[in-house]
Amino acid sequence: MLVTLIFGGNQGDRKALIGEAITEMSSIGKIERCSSLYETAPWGFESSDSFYNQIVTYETNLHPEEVLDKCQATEQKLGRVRSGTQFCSRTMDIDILFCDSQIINTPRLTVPHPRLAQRNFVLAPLNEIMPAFIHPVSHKTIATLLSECTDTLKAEKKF
Ligand code: PH2
Ligand code: MG
Ligand code: MG
Repeated sequence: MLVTLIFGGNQGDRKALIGEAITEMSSIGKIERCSSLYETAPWGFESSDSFYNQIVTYETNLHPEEVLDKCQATEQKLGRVRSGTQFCSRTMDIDILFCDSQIINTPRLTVPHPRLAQRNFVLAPLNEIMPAFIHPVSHKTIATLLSECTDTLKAEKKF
């Protein structure tokens, strides 16, 4: 299975933390593609601390819920404190965007990520590495979703 993950954080040494997280997650399998690192404005909440976001695809033999376990363990290892608030500052968030073209709805996991089409910070790096990928629910390509997205928040290629 090809799993697409987005890494993000707006606290601490953002660039180093994303690098560590990408390396730590390579225990699930081989890295296939990697976007640039983007500096992005906080979506859904107010903060003066901008995020860094990066998208990586891995080829893995694990089940999606096992990938989620590894994402959560890595967030914890890198100092994530869960506050109970949905959108807040954090050192590391690792979200599953896609698992091949599977549609998953379990108590723990919704794939594709339900808000990805509303967010420049997801669509800009996705469009860099997989513009022709077809979203399995909307059946639109990433390039189309980006062109239709009304999000005006900054998502700027940084490194
Ligand atoms: N993650 C969120 C909420 N808002 N904004 C940016 N720019 N980047 C994120 O990764 C992000 C966010 C919830 O996980
Ligand atoms: Mg998230
Ligand atoms: Mg998350």
